[in-house]
Amino acid sequence: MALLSFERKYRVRGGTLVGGDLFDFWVGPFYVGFFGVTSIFFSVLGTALIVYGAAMGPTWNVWLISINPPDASYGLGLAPLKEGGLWQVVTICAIGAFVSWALREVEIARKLGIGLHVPVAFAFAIGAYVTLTVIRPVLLGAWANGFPYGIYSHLDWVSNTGYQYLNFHYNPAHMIAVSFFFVTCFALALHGSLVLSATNPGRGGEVKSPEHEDTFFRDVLGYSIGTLGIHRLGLFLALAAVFFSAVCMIISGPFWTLGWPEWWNWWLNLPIWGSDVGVAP
Ligand code: 07D
Ligand code: 07D
Repeated sequence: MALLSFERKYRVRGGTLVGGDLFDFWVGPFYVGFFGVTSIFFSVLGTALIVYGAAMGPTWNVWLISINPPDASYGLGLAPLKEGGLWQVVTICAIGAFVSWALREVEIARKLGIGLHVPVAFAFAIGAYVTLTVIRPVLLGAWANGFPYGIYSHLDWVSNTGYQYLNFHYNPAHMIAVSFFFVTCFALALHGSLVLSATNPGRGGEVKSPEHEDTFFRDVLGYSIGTLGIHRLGLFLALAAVFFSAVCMIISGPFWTLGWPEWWNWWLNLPIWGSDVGVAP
């Protein structure tokens, strides 16, 4: 079926969350919808404000441009534009754009009658961003704790924030998140290579079925999770990685203010050691 003919088949009216038929149309291949309009609005405004912030100096070097959050003295109040207020408006625009994009995905999924897995997955990424720029700063009492919007400056923030806790690798939720990121790559590598091995046999070769794929893993490991299962597993692993990332940051500061290595003292305080081992309770 030619691309445009199947597009015609699936371009159905309805499924919108707000606005009824108002923005229920396509521009070329793109669905517009109410949330398409708000996505464009927030992203154009946010980008324009970043360019405005860059124009205020001190540099046009794209690696070094940075829109910084306000000083801690502003607490959770509004700051003047040039002193972090710009960061506050850009943050509102970013959240507006990300949430609009997710809701546009919801509308498209509803039109197609498919599940909401994609917007739910994106919501986890938005959740991580909101954790870093809103929830954690609010819990800590100052917008100053948000990360700056700049390519290198946000790396400096990650490093500085990490070293505030001496060795961030000792954060148990960071450990779980990192492990989930690693296993997500592992699972995708296995899945991608397995599918290619069966369906891309080379010129003249016969394309094999999912049964070959299942049999490969049953022969290797005694078990195959199956064609649908691998996608459930993949989605779970990826979302768990982002979820535990958000957890590792929520607990850093609001719930644990010492170095993360010290958190592990509970291990030495377990009642299974003799009195000459460990630290006093
Ligand atoms: C491949 C999907 C495509 C997305 C891309 C990103 C922009 C920003 C901004 C010109 C995987 C598009 C980039 C729109 C342009 C200006 C001013 C996703 C893919 C190609 N980071 N981060 C990067 C963001 C945070 C960290 C690169 C965004 C947290 C580390 C890019 C956010 C922490 C490293 C970037 C965000 C953190 C990076 C590549 C938001 C913890 C790197 C990103 C909105 C999560 C790497 C120079 C990538 C790098 C990198 C964007 C947040 C840590 C500029 C939009 C505060 C340690 N980050 N980041 O491929 O090379 O993502 O940095 O939260 O080493 Mg970051
Ligand atoms: C926040 C991005 C959201 C993106 C959105 C979409 C656009 C549009 C347009 C492309 C969460 C944006 C879209 C702008 C683009 C177009 C067209 C994703 C977000 C909404 N760490 N660490 C993590 C590792 C160390 C520290 C997470 C590893 C050090 C801090 C992950 C190592 C110290 C923070 C992770 C390591 C340290 C983290 C990041 C190794 C520094 C965080 C993934 C091997 C000295 C951050 C919630 C993530 C976090 C985070 C991995 C080392 C500090 C688990 C592998 C020891 C301060 N680290 N880390 O969260 O948890 O993505 O954020 O050493 O804040 Mg770490």
